Amino acid sequence: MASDSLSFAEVMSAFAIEFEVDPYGDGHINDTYIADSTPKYILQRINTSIFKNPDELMHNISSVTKHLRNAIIKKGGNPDRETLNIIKTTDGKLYYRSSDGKCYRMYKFVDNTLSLNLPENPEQFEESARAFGQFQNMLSDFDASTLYETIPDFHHTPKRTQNLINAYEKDTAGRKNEVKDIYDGYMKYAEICNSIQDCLDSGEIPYRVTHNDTKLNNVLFDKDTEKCLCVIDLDTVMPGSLLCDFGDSLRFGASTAVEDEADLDKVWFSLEYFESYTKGFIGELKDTITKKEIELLPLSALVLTYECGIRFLTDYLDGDTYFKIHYPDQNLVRAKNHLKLCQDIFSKLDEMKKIVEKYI
Ligand code: ADP
Ligand code: GN1
Ligand code: MG
Repeated sequence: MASDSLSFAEVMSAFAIEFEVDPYGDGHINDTYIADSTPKYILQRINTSIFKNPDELMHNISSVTKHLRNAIIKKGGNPDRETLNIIKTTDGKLYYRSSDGKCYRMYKFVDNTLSLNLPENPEQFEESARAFGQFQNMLSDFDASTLYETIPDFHHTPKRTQNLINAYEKDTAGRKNEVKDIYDGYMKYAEICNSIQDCLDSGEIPYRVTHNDTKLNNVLFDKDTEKCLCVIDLDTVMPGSLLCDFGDSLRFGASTAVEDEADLDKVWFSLEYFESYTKGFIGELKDTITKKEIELLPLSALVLTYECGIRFLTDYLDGDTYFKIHYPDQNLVRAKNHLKLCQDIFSKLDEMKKIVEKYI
């Protein structure tokens, strides 16, 4: 049972599900728990220092899941398992604010599924690409103007670079000297990594309703069929670039090692996995993806790996206030890991272009 179980009793009764909960999953942002009842439920304490307006956040998730539900029904799927289902509080609210001011939401637990931190084979990764591609397709007719921006400038890479520069100058946690080489290593890619934002700003590529956090453990695989069943973690569904969804999946899933692997000899960018993801993603989006977006697919893997890597480094410099850590220098380990990945991706961009050409 979770240690702060006293307050959980209050929270669970607000949803009329009076059952003990245990910590669950590997998310870096919210506190996730499972109620091992029949049926099971997911309870999440929303990270309100990141998602500052839970009303807007839950409005987005509610309207997006309603839309997805209709799209899933139309294609003959099971909406109770193929998208998130919010369980409202007994007084009809989308989340519960507890007496100590914390915000909790509840979802149906999608049972008999797997959430992976590395794909086990290329076919599995291709399958996740189809799932994120289909997710994008199902939201292509969603009215983007009804969505709130839950985290401002979430994938604005130039602003992320500026945040790193500021954190380095400020040196809140006194770690600046320790990270100098890593910082300099990242700065070599700063300019080239402005490309997605520059193209959005100039209108060369479109804004679409995108997921924005397409790591492999944000899609659930059906244990029986091994097919992707449900795209989860909808906190950052907002207008953005399809390239961010593509690149972020690769940063996480096309690496030969997990995100916090400290032995850099194990960290490489796999062209085989790049190919399988590209095949699945382009296969789903061939009717809508533009020429310019196709041209930028390889670079997007670099941009999103750079962007996430500098976010880890910024957080380390700030004293670990954003991403969950399980040991003191985990954010630094993640940042070193992603720098190694950036270097490898950069050296493989020409080969990646040739792979993309095979699928257009
Ligand atoms: P975070 O924003 O912290 O990443 P997530 O919403 O991704 O939180 O949830 C963390 C993990 O919990 C997921 O990676 C997944 O393994 C599991 N999870 C979340 N929601 C569900 C659900 N409805 N059914 C089954 N597992 C879930
Ligand atoms: C966070 O929430 P989670 O763990 O699925 C983060 C992503 C990062 C990722 C790095 C809202 O994803 O942007 O890419 O960690 N989510 C948010 O693993 O910041
Ligand atoms: Mg997640």
